[in-house]
Amino acid sequence: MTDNADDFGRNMVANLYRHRGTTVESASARDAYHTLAVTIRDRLIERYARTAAAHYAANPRFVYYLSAEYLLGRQFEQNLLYTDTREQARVAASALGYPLDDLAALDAEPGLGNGGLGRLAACLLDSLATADIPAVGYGIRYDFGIFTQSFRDGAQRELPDDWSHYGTPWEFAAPDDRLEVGFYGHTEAYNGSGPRRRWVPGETVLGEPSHMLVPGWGTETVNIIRLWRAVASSDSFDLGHFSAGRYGDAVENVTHVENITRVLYPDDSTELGRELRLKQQYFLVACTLRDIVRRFRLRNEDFDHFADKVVIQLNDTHPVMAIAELMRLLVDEYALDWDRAWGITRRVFAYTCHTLLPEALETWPVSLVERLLPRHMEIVYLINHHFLADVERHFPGDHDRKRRMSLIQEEPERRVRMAHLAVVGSSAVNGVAELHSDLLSAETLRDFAQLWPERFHNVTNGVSSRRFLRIANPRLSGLLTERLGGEEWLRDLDLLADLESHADDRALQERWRDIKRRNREDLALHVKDATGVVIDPDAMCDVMIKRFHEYKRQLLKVLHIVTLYHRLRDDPAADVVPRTFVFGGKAAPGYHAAKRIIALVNGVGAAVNADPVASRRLRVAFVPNYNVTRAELIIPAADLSEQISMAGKEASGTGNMKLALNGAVTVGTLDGANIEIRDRVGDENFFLFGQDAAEAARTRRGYYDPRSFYERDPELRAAVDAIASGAFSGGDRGAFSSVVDSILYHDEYLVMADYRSYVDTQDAVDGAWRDADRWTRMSIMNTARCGFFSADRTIRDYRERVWHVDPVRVGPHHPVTAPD
Ligand code: NBX
Repeated sequence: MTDNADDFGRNMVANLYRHRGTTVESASARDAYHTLAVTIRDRLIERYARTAAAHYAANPRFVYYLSAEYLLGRQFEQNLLYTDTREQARVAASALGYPLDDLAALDAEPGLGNGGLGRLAACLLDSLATADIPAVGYGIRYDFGIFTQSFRDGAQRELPDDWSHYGTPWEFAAPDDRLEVGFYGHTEAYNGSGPRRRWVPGETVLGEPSHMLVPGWGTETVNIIRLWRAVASSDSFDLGHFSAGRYGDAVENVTHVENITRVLYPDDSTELGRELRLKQQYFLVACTLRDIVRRFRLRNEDFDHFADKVVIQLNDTHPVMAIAELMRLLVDEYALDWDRAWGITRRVFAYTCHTLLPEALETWPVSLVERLLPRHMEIVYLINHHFLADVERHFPGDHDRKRRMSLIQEEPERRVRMAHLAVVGSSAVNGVAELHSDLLSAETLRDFAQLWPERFHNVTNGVSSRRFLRIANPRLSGLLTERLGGEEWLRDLDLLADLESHADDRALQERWRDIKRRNREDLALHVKDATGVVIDPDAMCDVMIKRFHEYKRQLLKVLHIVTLYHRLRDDPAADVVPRTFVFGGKAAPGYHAAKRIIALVNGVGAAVNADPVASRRLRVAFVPNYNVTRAELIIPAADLSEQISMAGKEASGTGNMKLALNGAVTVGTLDGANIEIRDRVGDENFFLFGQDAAEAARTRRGYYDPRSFYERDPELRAAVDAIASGAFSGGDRGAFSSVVDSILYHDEYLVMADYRSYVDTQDAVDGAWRDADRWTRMSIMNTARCGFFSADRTIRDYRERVWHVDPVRVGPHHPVTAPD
C-alpha cells in the first residue's frame, strides 16, 4: 500500500462515505475520528493478511496467550506510529476540519483489566508481534470494563465503563465463528471401558469471537487478540411473554446468558469466589481451546504433533480450567487414551504466577465445580489420583506432603486449588521477578519445586518502550533518537546504555531538565482540569500510581505527607523541598480498608492544599480514574517513583520499570523487581529504605508491637494523632478510626516499622533534589540503565526458557490468499 498524503486522503474520503454514510461537509468529529481510524486500520489489515498467509505456509509452533484481562490502552496513536502515517493523518484530519489531536482524544481505552497483570498481557503481545513470533492472545470481551472512578466527598464512587458505546473501529466481529459452550448437567458412560465419558450439559450458551489487530513495531507482522463474548441464541427471547406484556420475563433468558461477559470483576488480588466468575473463566477456556484445536487441524491431523504446534501460556490461575478442558476434549471427544492425552496436555501448558498473597491463590468449592462443570470435576479427581500416586512414589508414606500438595483442599471446606492444578498440568512455571520466583520455589510452591525443580523458572517482567517512552514521552524520545543517532533503540533498548557516558554533559542535562519541566506543565494542565488543584511545574513530581492495596502501603506515603505538613506548620521556614504528590489508582469496590485509604489521601490533600503555609511548598493531586491513558500522561512528568510495598509482597511491579525508564528516581523497598532495578541503576541512583523480605518475614513471625513505634517516634505519633483527631475529616474522629486501629494494633504490612527509615530516606531525597546537577545525573542514569526492562527482553526469556518457538518473517509481498 503506497502512502503519500494524497492516497491516504482519497482512501479516507472513500471510507467516510462507505463506513459513515456521510460527506466531508457534514462529518462530525466522531465521523472524522472513526474514518481516520479505519483508514489507518486498512494499512494494518493488509499486513495481517500477509501475516496469516505466512503463518499458514510455515505451520509453526504458535504461542497462545490465555488471559482473563488485557489493558491495551488507546490504539489510535500506536497504530499511527506502527504504520508510520502520522503526517498523512494530520493532513487528512485538517482537510475534514479537525486537529489530529482532537480526534485522537476520542479514542476509547478498552479497560478490560484491573492492573499490572492485564497491562503485562498487552505489553507481551506487542513484543511478540515485534519479534515476529506467531501468537494469538485470547480473552474476554467484557461489555463493561474496569469501572470509572470518581470522588464524592473524597470517597471513591464507581460508575460503569461502557467503553464500546460508540462502537470501536479496532474490532472485527466474527459472528460466523460462534460456538456452543456447555454448563451444568451430568455425565454418562460411553459403551466400552476406560476413562472416556460423555458430558450432557444442562445449559448451553453461544460464544462469539471478535478480534483486534496487534501490530509489531518495525516489522510486517500483525498478530491478533481474539476476545469472546456470550450471546443468547435467537430463541432465548420469549415472544409469548412479550406479547403478554411481561417484558422483563421476555428477555430474562437473554440477560442470564449475556451476563456471563457483562462485566470485568474489579477485584485484584482478593478472590470473591462467585459462580458467575467461574462461569466467565470456563467460558473463556472452552471457546479458546475449541479455537486452538480448530486452528491446529487446519494444517495438522495427528494429535501427537499437537504440542509441537501449540504452547498455551496461562496468565495466572484464571484460565487454568483449560488443563481439564483439554483433557476432556482429547479423551472424551477425540477418544485418546488417558496417558497419551496427559502427555500432550502437560507439554502444551505453561503457567505464570503473579502473586505472593495467600488470599490471591484461587480455589473453588468442589460443590460448585461439581454442579457447574461436572465432567471437569471428574477429570480433576483423576488427575489428582495419578498425581498423588506419583508423590507417593517419590515420598513413600509422607501423608502430610500429599495433603499439602493435593489438588483438593479438605479443610475447612473441600475446594479445588487452581494453582496446584496449574503446576501439575504444565511443563513450565514462572514467577515474574527474581525475588518472586525464589519465594515461589522456597515457600508458596515449595513442595512442587522439590518434586520438579526443572519446571520452575524466573522471567522478569518488562514493559513496552514503544508505548511508555516513544508514545507517552515524545520529547524525551526525540532527545534519545537524536543522541543515539536513530530510532534503533526502540527495538533494542540496551542501546540506551550509550547515554551513560554523557550523563555529566551540561547541554544534555539542560535539555533533560527542560523536557521534564514541560512534561510537568502538561500534567499540571490535566490536573487543573480534572481536580481543580493548581500545581507548580517546578516542584518535584512525586508519583504513586497503582491499585490501592494495604500491602502497597499508600498509607506510608500519607504518613510522610502529614509529617512534612506538620514540619511546615510548626516552622514555616522549615527546610522542605517543594513537591507535588501525585496519586492515581482504584480500589476494589468491596475492599473497604483500601477505600478508606483513598478517602484519607483526599482528606490530607484537601487540608494541605488549603493550608496557606504548607501549600506554598506542598500540593497533593489525586488524579481520578487512573488507567493506561492517564499513566501515559503522569509517567513522563515523574521525578520520584514510589515503590514502597512491604518487602516480600509485590510480585514484580511494572510501573516501577516504566517510571525508571522515563528518568524517575525510585524510592523503594527491596521488593519485586525493585531489586533488579537497583542492581542495574546502581545504589547511588536509587533510594532504598525499610526491611527486606527476610527481615519483614521475621518481624511478622515474632512478637511485633506496632504501637511501640508510635510511642517512641514523636513525628509518627503526631501524624497518627492528627488522622485520629479528625484533622483530615472535618473534625469527624470516627472517619478514619479503622485505618488508625489497623496500623496501631495489627499493622499486617509493617507501616509503623518502616516509617522512620522511609521519612529519613525522603529527607535524603530532598537533599539530592536540591543539587540539580546531581539529580539530573541520577535521572539520566535511570533511563540509560533500564534497557533490561523492555518487554522485548521478557519475550526472549520466555522463548528460551519456556516456549521454544521460532519467529516467522512476513515478507512485504507475500501472497494475500492462503494456499489451498
Ligand atoms: O501482576 C500484578 C502483581 O501484583 C504485580 O506485582 C506484577 O507486576 C503484575 C504483572 O506480573 N498482579 C495483578 O495485577 N493481579 C491482578 O490484576 C488480579 C486480577 C484479578 C484477580 C487477581 C489478581 N482475581
